[in-house]
Amino acid sequence: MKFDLKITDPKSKARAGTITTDHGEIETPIFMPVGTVGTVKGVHQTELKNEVNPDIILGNTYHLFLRPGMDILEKAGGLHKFMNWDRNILTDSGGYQVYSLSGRRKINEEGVKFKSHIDGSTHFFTPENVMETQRTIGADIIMAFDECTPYPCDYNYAKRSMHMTHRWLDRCIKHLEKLPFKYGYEQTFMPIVQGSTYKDLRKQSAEYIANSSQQANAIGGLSVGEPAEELYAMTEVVCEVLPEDKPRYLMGVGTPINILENIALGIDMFDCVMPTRNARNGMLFTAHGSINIKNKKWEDDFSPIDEMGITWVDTLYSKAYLRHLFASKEMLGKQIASIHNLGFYVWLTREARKHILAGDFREWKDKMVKQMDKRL
Ligand code: PRF
Repeated sequence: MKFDLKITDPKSKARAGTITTDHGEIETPIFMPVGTVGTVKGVHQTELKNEVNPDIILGNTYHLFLRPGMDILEKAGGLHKFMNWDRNILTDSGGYQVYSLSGRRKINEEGVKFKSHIDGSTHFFTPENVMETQRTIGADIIMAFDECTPYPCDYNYAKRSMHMTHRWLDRCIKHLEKLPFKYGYEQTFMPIVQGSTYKDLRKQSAEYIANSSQQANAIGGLSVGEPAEELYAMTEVVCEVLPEDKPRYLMGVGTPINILENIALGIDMFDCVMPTRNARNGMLFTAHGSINIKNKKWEDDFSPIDEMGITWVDTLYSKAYLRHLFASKEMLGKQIASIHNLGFYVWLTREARKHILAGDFREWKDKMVKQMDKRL
């Protein structure tokens, strides 16, 4: 993997760059649609490619390990071939998904024992076997196995957990040295900063992660219920420590406003289920605020879903029609809303890049934050 940092905004810490992998270029800042089980929910690969047009999507080790399982993915020749996606893929390690199972998992120094959400069967993830699993899935970017601490989290737990995540990182790196790439292209490994909402721990963790000298770095443990100010404060502390010449990925963040504010603090990569999950509940993101399409006020509004027309669904369908689809519980409604929201998120990060390159990111960001902070 190669990262060319093209420009840093003089009035903020925003950056524009290009990551190059064996599956093509990723222009940063970037939003990566989430495709947990090898599908971005409700969106065909052709629509995803032609309309949403992301350079990279996400998959989840936890889900893919349980179903279809590693035998099938290995036989398929990896996830790219299995799902027919020839651009970049990143897989999360399972550190967060296992954390979300709260009642159904046990963490110790060796790893995490958990019960499958599908059939209740028991499994054990370790830093070592999660690296093997990610080799078999075959994403271009693979993540360290970490513990995502909850919010709030007491200081001593956060500190102990952070040190364990660091020891797990060392085990991931050591084990990866023994594991060749499986499908003829490279995989880039990303370590993850933890440390809850404590500045000293975040700084310490960022130093540890930076010293591991990997090609890119990630920040985890945020967007777990903390106020936005704490999220921004942690990003700021960590970005001061992480090297400038490597991509920075803020995991699981966030609202359109969170994304712009974190770009301003020096983040290059984002992912979040919000655009697709909220779409399935009838919530649309636009440059002028969010819309609950199920609201009665849209019943006879025949204006386009979004005048901006970022994706073709935006002008092909009216708000009244989309509201009708949701009222009738038709699956097309969820599909249309998912394409719209993903198109909007990817547009937002591309626009941010344009404004960073043009030198007016700060003014544009402030205007957009004000504009988007509304319910229509
Ligand atoms: N760790 C991992 N994946 C994640 C997170 C984390 O802390 C988060 C935090 N919001 C999202 N996804 N491995």
